[in-house]
Amino acid sequence: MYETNGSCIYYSEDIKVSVERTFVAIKPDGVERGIIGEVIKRFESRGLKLVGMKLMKLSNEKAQEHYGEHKGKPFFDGLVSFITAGPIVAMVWEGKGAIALCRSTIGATNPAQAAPGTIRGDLAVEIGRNVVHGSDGPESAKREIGIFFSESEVCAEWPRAVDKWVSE
Ligand code: D4T
Repeated sequence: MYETNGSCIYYSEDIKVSVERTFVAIKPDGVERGIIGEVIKRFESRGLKLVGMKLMKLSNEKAQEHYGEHKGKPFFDGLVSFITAGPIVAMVWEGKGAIALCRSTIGATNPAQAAPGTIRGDLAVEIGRNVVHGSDGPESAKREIGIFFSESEVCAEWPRAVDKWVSE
Protein backbone atom coordinates (compact mmCIF):
# COMPACT_ATOMS: atom_id res chain seq x y z
CA MET A 1 0.00 0.00 0.00
CA TYR A 2 1.37 3.41 -0.97
CA GLU A 3 1.19 6.03 1.81
CA THR A 4 0.87 9.76 1.24
CA ASN A 5 4.32 10.47 2.70
CA GLY A 6 5.88 8.59 -0.20
CA SER A 7 6.62 5.38 1.66
CA CYS A 8 5.25 1.96 0.86
CA ILE A 9 4.18 -0.36 3.64
CA TYR A 10 3.46 -4.07 3.39
CA TYR A 11 3.71 -7.18 5.49
CA SER A 12 6.25 -9.92 4.88
CA GLU A 13 6.08 -13.01 7.09
CA ASP A 14 4.10 -10.88 9.57
CA ILE A 15 6.88 -8.29 9.72
CA LYS A 16 5.90 -4.74 8.82
CA VAL A 17 8.15 -3.52 6.03
CA SER A 18 8.36 0.21 5.36
CA VAL A 19 10.20 1.29 2.25
CA GLU A 20 10.34 4.28 -0.03
CA ARG A 21 9.69 4.38 -3.73
CA THR A 22 11.26 6.80 -6.15
CA PHE A 23 11.00 7.60 -9.83
CA VAL A 24 14.15 7.37 -11.95
CA ALA A 25 14.42 7.89 -15.70
CA ILE A 26 17.26 7.27 -18.11
CA LYS A 27 17.03 10.24 -20.46
CA PRO A 28 17.27 10.00 -24.28
CA ASP A 29 21.04 10.65 -24.20
CA GLY A 30 21.57 7.59 -21.98
CA VAL A 31 19.39 5.43 -24.23
CA GLU A 32 21.09 6.64 -27.44
CA ARG A 33 24.55 6.14 -25.94
CA GLY A 34 23.79 2.52 -25.07
CA ILE A 35 24.43 2.87 -21.34
CA ILE A 36 21.02 1.67 -20.07
CA GLY A 37 22.58 -1.45 -18.52
CA GLU A 38 25.42 0.54 -16.94
CA VAL A 39 22.97 2.96 -15.30
CA ILE A 40 20.61 0.24 -14.05
CA LYS A 41 23.58 -1.72 -12.65
CA ARG A 42 24.47 1.20 -10.37
CA PHE A 43 21.07 1.11 -8.63
CA GLU A 44 20.93 -2.70 -8.54
CA SER A 45 24.41 -2.96 -7.10
CA ARG A 46 23.51 -0.47 -4.40
CA GLY A 47 20.85 -2.91 -3.16
CA LEU A 48 17.75 -1.13 -4.42
CA LYS A 49 14.87 -3.10 -5.88
CA LEU A 50 13.46 -2.42 -9.35
CA VAL A 51 9.65 -2.57 -9.08
CA GLY A 52 8.60 -0.86 -12.34
CA MET A 53 10.21 -0.26 -15.73
CA LYS A 54 9.21 0.75 -19.26
CA LEU A 55 10.86 2.06 -22.41
CA MET A 56 8.72 4.89 -23.71
CA LYS A 57 8.68 7.99 -25.85
CA LEU A 58 7.48 10.95 -23.82
CA SER A 59 4.79 13.19 -25.29
CA ASN A 60 5.23 16.96 -25.18
CA GLU A 61 2.34 17.22 -22.71
CA LYS A 62 3.81 14.62 -20.33
CA ALA A 63 7.22 16.26 -20.52
CA GLN A 64 5.70 19.64 -19.64
CA GLU A 65 3.82 18.07 -16.74
CA HIS A 66 6.89 16.26 -15.44
CA TYR A 67 9.06 19.38 -15.58
CA GLY A 68 6.21 21.76 -14.61
CA GLU A 69 8.23 23.33 -11.78
CA HIS A 70 10.74 24.65 -14.37
CA LYS A 71 8.15 26.30 -16.63
CA GLY A 72 9.26 29.84 -17.46
CA LYS A 73 12.96 29.18 -16.82
CA PRO A 74 15.37 29.88 -19.69
CA PHE A 75 16.29 26.21 -20.10
CA PHE A 76 12.67 24.91 -20.06
CA ASP A 77 12.03 24.68 -23.83
CA GLY A 78 15.39 23.02 -24.46
CA LEU A 79 14.76 20.60 -21.61
CA VAL A 80 11.36 19.58 -23.01
CA SER A 81 12.69 19.09 -26.54
CA PHE A 82 15.66 17.10 -25.20
CA ILE A 83 13.54 14.78 -23.03
CA THR A 84 11.11 14.14 -25.92
CA ALA A 85 13.85 13.64 -28.56
CA GLY A 86 14.00 9.85 -28.15
CA PRO A 87 12.90 7.02 -25.87
CA ILE A 88 13.50 7.14 -22.16
CA VAL A 89 13.59 4.30 -19.62
CA ALA A 90 11.11 5.09 -16.86
CA MET A 91 11.64 3.17 -13.62
CA VAL A 92 10.42 2.85 -10.06
CA TRP A 93 13.03 1.85 -7.48
CA GLU A 94 12.20 0.75 -3.98
CA GLY A 95 14.18 0.46 -0.75
CA LYS A 96 14.87 2.00 2.63
CA GLY A 97 15.73 5.66 1.94
CA ALA A 98 15.46 5.02 -1.82
CA ILE A 99 14.94 8.70 -2.74
CA ALA A 100 18.17 9.95 -1.16
CA LEU A 101 20.09 6.84 -2.18
CA CYS A 102 19.12 7.30 -5.83
CA ARG A 103 19.98 11.02 -5.73
CA SER A 104 23.43 10.30 -4.29
CA THR A 105 24.01 7.51 -6.82
CA ILE A 106 23.04 9.94 -9.62
CA GLY A 107 25.21 12.85 -8.43
CA ALA A 108 24.99 16.63 -8.83
CA THR A 109 22.73 18.09 -11.53
CA ASN A 110 25.73 19.52 -13.40
CA PRO A 111 27.97 16.59 -14.33
CA ALA A 112 30.97 18.93 -14.34
CA GLN A 113 30.44 19.22 -10.59
CA ALA A 114 29.31 15.66 -9.93
CA ALA A 115 31.64 13.52 -7.84
CA PRO A 116 33.51 10.68 -9.53
CA GLY A 117 31.76 7.43 -8.72
CA THR A 118 28.32 8.92 -9.34
CA ILE A 119 26.47 8.23 -12.59
CA ARG A 120 26.77 11.82 -13.79
CA GLY A 121 30.33 12.14 -12.48
CA ASP A 122 31.40 9.06 -14.41
CA LEU A 123 29.24 9.14 -17.53
CA ALA A 124 28.34 12.75 -18.41
CA VAL A 125 29.94 16.11 -19.08
CA GLU A 126 27.24 18.79 -19.08
CA ILE A 127 23.95 19.80 -17.53
CA GLY A 128 21.76 19.55 -20.63
CA ARG A 129 22.91 15.93 -21.22
CA ASN A 130 23.00 14.54 -17.70
CA VAL A 131 21.77 11.01 -18.54
CA VAL A 132 19.40 10.37 -15.68
CA HIS A 133 16.65 11.88 -13.56
CA GLY A 134 15.72 11.04 -9.98
CA SER A 135 12.88 12.40 -7.80
CA ASP A 136 14.08 14.94 -5.26
CA GLY A 137 11.66 14.20 -2.40
CA PRO A 138 8.66 12.11 -1.27
CA GLU A 139 6.08 14.41 -2.84
CA SER A 140 7.79 14.56 -6.21
CA ALA A 141 8.39 10.79 -6.11
CA LYS A 142 4.69 10.15 -5.61
CA ARG A 143 3.71 12.71 -8.25
CA GLU A 144 6.21 11.47 -10.84
CA ILE A 145 5.45 7.76 -10.33
CA GLY A 146 1.80 8.69 -10.90
CA ILE A 147 2.62 10.48 -14.18
CA PHE A 148 4.47 7.51 -15.63
CA PHE A 149 2.93 4.40 -14.07
CA SER A 150 -0.53 3.09 -13.31
CA GLU A 151 -0.85 1.21 -10.02
CA SER A 152 -0.94 -2.18 -11.75
CA GLU A 153 2.33 -1.44 -13.58
CA VAL A 154 4.31 -1.30 -10.34
CA CYS A 155 5.08 -4.61 -8.63
CA ALA A 156 3.59 -4.39 -5.16
CA GLU A 157 4.34 -6.32 -2.00
CA TRP A 158 7.17 -8.33 -3.45
CA PRO A 159 9.59 -9.27 -0.69
CA ARG A 160 12.98 -10.54 -1.88
CA ALA A 161 14.90 -13.11 0.12
CA VAL A 162 17.96 -10.88 -0.15
CA ASP A 163 16.25 -7.86 1.42
CA LYS A 164 17.24 -8.89 4.93
CA TRP A 165 20.89 -8.85 3.81
CA VAL A 166 20.54 -5.35 2.35
CA SER A 167 18.59 -3.57 5.12
CA GLU A 168 18.43 -4.20 8.86
P1 D4T B 1 16.56 16.06 -12.90
O1 D4T B 1 15.22 16.69 -12.52
O2 D4T B 1 16.71 15.88 -14.36
O3 D4T B 1 16.84 14.83 -12.10
O4 D4T B 1 17.64 17.03 -12.44
P2 D4T B 1 17.88 17.61 -11.02
O5 D4T B 1 16.74 17.33 -10.09
O6 D4T B 1 19.22 17.12 -10.59
O7 D4T B 1 17.95 19.13 -11.35
P3 D4T B 1 16.80 20.18 -11.65
O8 D4T B 1 15.46 19.66 -11.28
O9 D4T B 1 17.27 21.44 -11.05
O10 D4T B 1 16.87 20.34 -13.22
C1 D4T B 1 16.04 19.60 -14.09
C2 D4T B 1 16.77 19.35 -15.40
O11 D4T B 1 16.96 20.58 -16.09
C3 D4T B 1 18.23 20.58 -16.70
N1 D4T B 1 18.84 21.90 -16.47
C4 D4T B 1 18.82 22.39 -15.20
C5 D4T B 1 19.41 22.56 -17.53
O12 D4T B 1 19.42 22.08 -18.68
N2 D4T B 1 19.96 23.80 -17.27
C6 D4T B 1 19.98 24.35 -16.03
O13 D4T B 1 20.51 25.48 -15.86
C7 D4T B 1 19.40 23.62 -14.94
C8 D4T B 1 19.39 24.19 -13.52
C9 D4T B 1 18.95 19.48 -16.07
C10 D4T B 1 18.13 18.82 -15.26
